[in-house]
Amino acid sequence: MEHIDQLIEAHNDQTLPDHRESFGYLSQKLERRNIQVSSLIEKLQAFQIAVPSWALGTGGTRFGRFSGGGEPRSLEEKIADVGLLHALNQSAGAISLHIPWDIPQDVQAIRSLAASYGLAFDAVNSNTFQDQPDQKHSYKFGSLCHTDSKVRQQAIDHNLEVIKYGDALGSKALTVWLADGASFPGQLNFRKALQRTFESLQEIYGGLPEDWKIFVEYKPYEPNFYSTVIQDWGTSHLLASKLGDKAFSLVDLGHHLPNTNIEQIVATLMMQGKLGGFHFNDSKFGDDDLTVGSIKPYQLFLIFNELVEGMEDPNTINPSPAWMIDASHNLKDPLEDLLQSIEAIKIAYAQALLIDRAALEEAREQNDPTLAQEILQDAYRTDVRSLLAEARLRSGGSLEPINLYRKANVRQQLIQERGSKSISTGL
Ligand code: RM4
Ligand code: MN
Ligand code: MN
Repeated sequence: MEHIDQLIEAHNDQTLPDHRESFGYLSQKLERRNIQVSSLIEKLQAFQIAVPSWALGTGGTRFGRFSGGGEPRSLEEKIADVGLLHALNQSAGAISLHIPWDIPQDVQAIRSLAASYGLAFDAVNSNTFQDQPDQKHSYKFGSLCHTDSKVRQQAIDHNLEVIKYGDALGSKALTVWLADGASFPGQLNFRKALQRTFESLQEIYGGLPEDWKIFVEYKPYEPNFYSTVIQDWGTSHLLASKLGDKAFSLVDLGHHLPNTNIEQIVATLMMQGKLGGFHFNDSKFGDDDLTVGSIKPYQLFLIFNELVEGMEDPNTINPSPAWMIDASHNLKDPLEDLLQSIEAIKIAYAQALLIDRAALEEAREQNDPTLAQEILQDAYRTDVRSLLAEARLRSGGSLEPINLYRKANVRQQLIQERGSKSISTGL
């Protein structure tokens, strides 16, 4: 998409009158409430979300995969796709690589390609949940928790290698998600498995460069269905605390049992200074990996309420978390899906920024749940889309990214370039 900037400009010219009207209305309303619109917009402009390299193709389920065509065939093409997203919404300024799905061959070339689109490399992800063709030992019965030290060593070495790739690209964090666990009662000694996992993680931790972090992800089930070694935030927090200052928990929205109060987990982890990163997606049942905000937008808003509370607290001890999307499903055009995801995340963020925190605290002090709910929902029910559009406009992005993406026939062009059968690496 060589002419993307011109396309954006021309399309913005057409859609500007409508935008001006809705933005004018909202900003006047907010100014009347003494909310500084310009500082809101600056926060929205600064908020960048990393796209995982595995979300650029159509995801599969265990029943099949239906490629929509034009999927990226290489890391270079994946970077080009994220570059396009970033040009459109000015909010996808980073990419999160999965190794070995996306091993950079020529690191310097990849680095400068990403830089040419204004992209940085966020956390790198290791993969010890699948066996690779040239691999000596199998992860069938676990990786970092395995009973056999040779398997554990292989998994440790893989993570150390991922750190090397990430370091060369300018990443500053490693995310570890383990499939380790058991599908049958009695299969695994829980205490030994957790102890072995901790010791393996210690080895990996020892290989982190000075200014790096390690994110420990948790998940209650799947692919193991009886137990998972790092099953919940408590276990992740325990490991991160024992490992040291560079270790943090990572919250993936899909990795909770139904009705778990995720916003409370966020608050607790931030209180401890241990919330390292986020994986955004949405779900009805479990790790569905649907578009964030498509099923439970109110939950997303409540999570952002806690995030903003934590981030805006001048005494916070939590470093700024890494924001990453972790979604991929088999129906939508992946690029449209990612545009929707980023929009949904930023809507929730903007709404959370609108909450009248002083009034909310006062309602809490007065034990007034009715008023507290009114205050929260007043922010939640504000249509902030024109604020986001204005932030995009000021950063050089598109007022209506999905609309323009469709008008410009991007997918058809990608199919022409890459073919209708191209399938990108991922699940
Ligand atoms: C897992 C987990 C990881 C992701 C893999 C592909 O369920 O969410 O973060 O990298 O899927
Ligand atoms: Mn995840
Ligand atoms: Mn997941």
